[in-house]
Amino acid sequence: SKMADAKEERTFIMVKPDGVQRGIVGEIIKRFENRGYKLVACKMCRPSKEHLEKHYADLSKKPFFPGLIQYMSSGPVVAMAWEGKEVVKMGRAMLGATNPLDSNPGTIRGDFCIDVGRNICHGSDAVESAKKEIGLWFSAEELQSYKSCEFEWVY
Ligand code: 3AN
Repeated sequence: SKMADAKEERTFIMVKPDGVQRGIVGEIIKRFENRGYKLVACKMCRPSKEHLEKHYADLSKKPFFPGLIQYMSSGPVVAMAWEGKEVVKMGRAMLGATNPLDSNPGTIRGDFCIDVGRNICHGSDAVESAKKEIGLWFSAEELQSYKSCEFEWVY
């Protein structure tokens, strides 16, 4: 059904090295849980430059690309998949704008950071990229499927 499809939408959210170093992991998870989204995969890892070059392949021509790969491989990240209705679009809204200075207070970036090169979190920008990113970061066995509530309107 349409409702079931919408509930199964997934996005890839990652706490970047600066978010981990600053201890904002729990805060980010809390916001997604509070909103009603369901955590279906979660792991801490130290991504290789090769892996990050795949993740950011679309940005490979940008002048900031080498610095971005350096920063993203400078420490562990927390990779997650979240599930629920319009979670891709809503995840982006909860993260805020790419440049934290354009992010409204109340968003994660708008509340916790200032620099575009240290913007603490990543979120997929479209349903298609979310599928690609979840496939890049997680194996099928790492993705959980579970019922958290018997009510259809709660995930
Ligand atoms: P978003 O992460 O909001 O989807 P993208 O995909 O355009 O934004 O950029 C990916 C990452 O590249 C950003 N999160 C940020 O860390 C970095 N980045 C983007 N634009 C710049 C920039 N002008 N200078 C430095 N780093 C940037």
